[in-house]
Amino acid sequence: KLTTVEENEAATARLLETGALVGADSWQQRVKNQTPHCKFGEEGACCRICSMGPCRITPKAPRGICGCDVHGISGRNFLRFTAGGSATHSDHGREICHTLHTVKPDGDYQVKDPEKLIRIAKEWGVETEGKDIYDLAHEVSELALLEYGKPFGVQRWLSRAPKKTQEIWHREGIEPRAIDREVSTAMHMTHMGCSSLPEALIRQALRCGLSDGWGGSMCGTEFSDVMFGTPMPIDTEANLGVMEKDMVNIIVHGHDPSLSEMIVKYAEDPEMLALAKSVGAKGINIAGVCCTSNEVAMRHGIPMAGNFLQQENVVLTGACEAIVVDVQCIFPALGPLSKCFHTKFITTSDIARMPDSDFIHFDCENAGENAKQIVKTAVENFVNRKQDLVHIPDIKQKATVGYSFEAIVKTLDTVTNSFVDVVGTTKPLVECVRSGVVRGAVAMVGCNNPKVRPDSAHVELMKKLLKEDIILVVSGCSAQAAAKAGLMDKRAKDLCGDGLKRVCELADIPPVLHMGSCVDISRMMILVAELAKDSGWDITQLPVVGCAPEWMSEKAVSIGNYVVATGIDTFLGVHPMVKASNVVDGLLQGGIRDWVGANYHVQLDIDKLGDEMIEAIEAKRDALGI
Ligand code: BF8
Ligand code: SF4
Repeated sequence: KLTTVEENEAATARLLETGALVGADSWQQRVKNQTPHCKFGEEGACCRICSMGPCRITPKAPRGICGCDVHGISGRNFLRFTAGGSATHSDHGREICHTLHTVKPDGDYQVKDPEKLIRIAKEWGVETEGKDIYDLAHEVSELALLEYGKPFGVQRWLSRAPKKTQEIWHREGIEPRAIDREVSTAMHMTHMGCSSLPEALIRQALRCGLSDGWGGSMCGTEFSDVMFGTPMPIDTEANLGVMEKDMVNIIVHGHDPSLSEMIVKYAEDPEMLALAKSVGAKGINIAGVCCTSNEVAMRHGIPMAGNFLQQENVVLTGACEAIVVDVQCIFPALGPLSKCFHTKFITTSDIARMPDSDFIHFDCENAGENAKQIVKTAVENFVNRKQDLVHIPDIKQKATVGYSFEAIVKTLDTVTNSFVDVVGTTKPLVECVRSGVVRGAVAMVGCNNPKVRPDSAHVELMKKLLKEDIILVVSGCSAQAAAKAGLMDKRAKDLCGDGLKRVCELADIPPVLHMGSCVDISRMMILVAELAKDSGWDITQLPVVGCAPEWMSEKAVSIGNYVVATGIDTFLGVHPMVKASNVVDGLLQGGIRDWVGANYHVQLDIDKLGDEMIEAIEAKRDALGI
């Protein structure tokens, strides 16, 4: 039985009652305070990039003081938004490269997937023969770090894309150069008195996005796998019911697995367990929120407490000893909220400093020591729990997660004999698609956004698509929405059409495959690249679309841009902030198709959004004659 959105909402309502008792603020209340939003901002008609302004474009004032029109302004806004996302993902990737530089055979960080490291080294032309694996890790991490600022050439990972795709990027002048350079160029182009030509701004937005997905994010994913292991299918549970009444609950929230891996490790430390017992707890329970949750669920089966708009709920249970965060998607609201409870809000990164938090600096050089201190702080806080405020909603679902690209190929190998006689490729999947047993795939990604009823768009769309024999690959908060609903339980196969159901049975998979965090959308890029190579079709021809029905962050726009620029039509349930300019909106929703063979589609009616995706997939099939 699926958990419905209504059941989640009822659980939230009950938690908000506790919140009211202790005088806590909530995002639900703040949304009311912020509504209606400023229309100029929402539609991209406000420019704040120089102090002659801010300038707002209206029929009476069609140009800013410098003379920029609404198309230039909203194009610049869109590019800056993209740059924010690209920088954020890529900097996460850089941190991972730095962590890789510290690996030691007896250190906190080790090489857990040497095969993958060797594969990458060979791909990059690094001599591997007779080399110590740790020396190789250091060498590759240095090369990766140089990708961020190299003076010449294009990014190394681009060579993973099909030749045709690489040619399109080259032809259109959107091949990303050094990772950081595309962000800098974006900031430069959007400085007062630089670009105001929409075409140029959107082209750079695509390039800056590509620099994330085929650059910084790919570093993040690949080197996380090298250090922490490449995810393989593993069982876990999802939703607030994973918190334990009698245990110390530590919630890890944010994005960088360098931190969460260490918290998971030190929560198993005998000394910490003994400490937990000594304060009257039965043990230490770690659960996750947001992408950090995806990282540790995929590699260790750590349960997922919830996604983006559920982060306040974990504190509202009254049973959270510590919420430990690193970077991105962390509500500053957690500071004051945690003060209403016994919860320690522990910030750890210089990148994300917040008021009302306990700052315990975490760095990869002293990871073990820092992690131990964090776990200890949480455990010692158990005695401060106010029992009369504790309420853990009794909802959770089983989920099978961990479908990295490698895991998908391995799963396909097990069913290979039924379809084709080669192993280690995506060909069995291609055959499923060619025969129509599976009609196509949707990559469902991204956030929650109060502008959409939380989780409802993700879950309703998934259910609709599964019925049509469309398989889902998911990541980020979309993945958690699916897991909380029960769509990653293998029994969810019963929601599928006959074809997809048979595939799920044969391959022993859930119909919604968890591919990881948002940074891991790079895994999806590798998957489509390999599908294209194995099928002989171009990426633009594949019956595959992307969808972010509840997106909110700059990162989501950067992702959207690289997905579209890779040739995959992308469907959005929230309008990008460009509506004021029919030129920019027109480029995004149509014009860029002439460049990269795909574009955005915005549809706020979620049911229609689903229909449009199904139509798009069937149209691709028709064009292929399958
Ligand atoms: O990077 S899906 S709310 S958690 S931005 Fe954030 Fe959006 Fe969640 Fe991860 Ni992605
Ligand atoms: Fe106004 Fe032009 Fe300055 Fe923007 S750059 S704030 S439109 S004067």
